[in-house]
Amino acid sequence: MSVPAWFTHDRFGMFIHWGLYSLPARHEWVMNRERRTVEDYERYFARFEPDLYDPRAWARAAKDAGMRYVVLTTKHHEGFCLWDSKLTDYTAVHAPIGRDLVREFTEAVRAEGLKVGFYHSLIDWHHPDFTVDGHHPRRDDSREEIDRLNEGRDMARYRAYLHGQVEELLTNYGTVDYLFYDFSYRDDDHQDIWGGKGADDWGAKELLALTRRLQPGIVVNDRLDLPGDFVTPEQYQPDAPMEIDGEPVPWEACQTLNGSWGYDRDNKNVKSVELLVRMLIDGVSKNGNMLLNVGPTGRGEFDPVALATLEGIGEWMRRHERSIRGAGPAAFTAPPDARLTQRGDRLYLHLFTWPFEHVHLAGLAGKVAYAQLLHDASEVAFREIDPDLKASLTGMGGQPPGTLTLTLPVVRPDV
Ligand code: FHN
Repeated sequence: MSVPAWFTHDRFGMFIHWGLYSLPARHEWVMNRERRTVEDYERYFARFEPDLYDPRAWARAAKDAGMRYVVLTTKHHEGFCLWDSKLTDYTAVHAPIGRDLVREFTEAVRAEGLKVGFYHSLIDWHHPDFTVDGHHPRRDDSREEIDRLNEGRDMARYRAYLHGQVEELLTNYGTVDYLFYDFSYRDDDHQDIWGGKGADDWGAKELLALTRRLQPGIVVNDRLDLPGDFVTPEQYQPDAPMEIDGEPVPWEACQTLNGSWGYDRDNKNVKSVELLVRMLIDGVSKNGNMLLNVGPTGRGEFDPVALATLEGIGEWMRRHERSIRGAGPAAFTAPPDARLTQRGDRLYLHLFTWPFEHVHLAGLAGKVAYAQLLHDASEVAFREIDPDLKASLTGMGGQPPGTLTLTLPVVRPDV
């Protein structure tokens, strides 16, 4: 697996889940969880008019938070297309908003100097040829009803639709830097209906070849049920740098603010800025990225809680981005409840339990030239790192959210 240099350099991106599900504002699987019929769910299509959509504001919020790539759902499992697809009328252009939302998104993201990413669902609960299977909103219907619904459905026709829409997206919107396919699965529940061949049914190999032919520099994830360019742990933090068959692999943890990818109005289970900063640091210390999700509202805005969280992360990044962007795992072992990231000959010590922590850095003794407190850039007056940093750091000024980062210019480590 390999990725372009920008991917491992930039480390931090924004995921955006936006679609008709943003109107009921309960979860992006609402069509499925509430077992909605296509006809019933289409009432959201008839009302989709995000009058406050301002993708430039989205891109600025991402950039100010320290993110350098932005990934938008072009189509989620509900089947609604945010771009001007010629293969269906179930698009934003035919909804009351009447605009190509993906085109405006790509223009705004590039205008802010950020990389453009698309998310694209392999699953489509709206398309008439997509099989009613074990994941489908109609899965609880009687066997007779499922069989009736599946009469005439042709997965080969859906595969052509899927590939055709990917061709539209990778042809008509300029350079696309990143693609998050989501997600291939084998359906044992209705093997006879769907064929249950997983990637073969999607034409995954042809789809990946089409992707790389149309966008040669693109970075593609691992959810086509084929090896991709990077691994995608979801809503957890790996406990070590990720490997496949003993080989290190690029990885990106995709994370939500509150457990829901789509805007979930009543969900107050929002992660703190401190926790999100630690997750970002933790990932970089293990050679990983973080793709942090925002679910815009049905009117096209980031809600106030999401904005405040992004601003808090941005405040930390304004002081400490040197320990994240262009940084990676350190050549030293971090003390407990701390993380180390390294960028060139700079070592960054992130104290996760400050000030409840005696930080024993004996392992660094003799390897550090001097220490500078990055938080306020003051010179911390010790030349030799003392094994117990706490003594040196007691009484430091106001603390950043939960972590303290020092720059420890590193004498060539004995490695
Ligand atoms: O089913 C989707 C889900 O809605 C969301 O898009 C996540 C994001 O990684 N992917 C799938 C679940 O793994």
